[in-house]
Amino acid sequence: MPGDPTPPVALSIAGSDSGGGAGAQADLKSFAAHRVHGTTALTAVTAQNTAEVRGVFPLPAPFVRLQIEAVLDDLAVRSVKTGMLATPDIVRIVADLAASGRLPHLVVDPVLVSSSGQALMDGDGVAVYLERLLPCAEVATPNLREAAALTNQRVEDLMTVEAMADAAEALRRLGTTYVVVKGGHLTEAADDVVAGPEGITVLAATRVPTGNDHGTGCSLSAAIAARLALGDDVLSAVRAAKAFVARGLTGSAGWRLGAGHGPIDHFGWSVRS
Ligand code: PXL
Repeated sequence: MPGDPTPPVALSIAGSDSGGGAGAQADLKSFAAHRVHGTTALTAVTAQNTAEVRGVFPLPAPFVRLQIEAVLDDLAVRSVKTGMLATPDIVRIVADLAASGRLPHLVVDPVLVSSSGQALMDGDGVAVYLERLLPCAEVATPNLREAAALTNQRVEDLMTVEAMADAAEALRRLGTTYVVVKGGHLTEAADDVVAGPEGITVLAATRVPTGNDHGTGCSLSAAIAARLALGDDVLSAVRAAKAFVARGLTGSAGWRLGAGHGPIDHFGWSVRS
């Protein structure tokens, strides 16, 4: 409609999922669902579908920087999320830009491995996240496996809210303002634990029974970035993003897109009016 306000802009630095369920594709849908204009800097192209990852082709780190700078030099980016960064060199490049203050409201989803078990980060990625990128993040959103890898623990030892809170606090000491440890994938409940300047907040949730859960982590961190671009404070953004993903999971539970793990319903298509 003429006269509608210009939407805010968010940037996703992430990999492409050819199946359309995760990665940059999930991020763009999550931004759009929030009426936020999405921009992207692709870090890698993956050949995958709902059932398997067949190949990962990382892009050269300087070309990732070129994409990020092309976006930042022209559009008024209000928030940034990172997903799969693919190589330690790309993590370093993103960390350098963040350290120089160019990535506002930075949400880091420290993607290390796909839910199907495929490695999505090469080499010493964990060390570079810990030393360089997480200290610059406003929000980090590790799942239980990533929280275990980043705090050098066994995932079996992270299955209680108390252990998740300790891991979140340990990661916060690196300099990240808010750490959200996501229980969804492995625990019976789908409780998330947030550590922030005001202490620990537990976001309780019931698990949505569905196999269509591909890209939930990508969608959550993108929805947090979208809410930050719209002006939310971090805790409100995380709560709203969690509700958004839960609605998406409920909406797509009956979908049959491919033989494996399908996407969530980002746009509320399954909601009857
Ligand atoms: O969900 C993690 C993830 C992120 N980015 C890309 C992916 C995946 C998982 O498969 O493919 C491109």
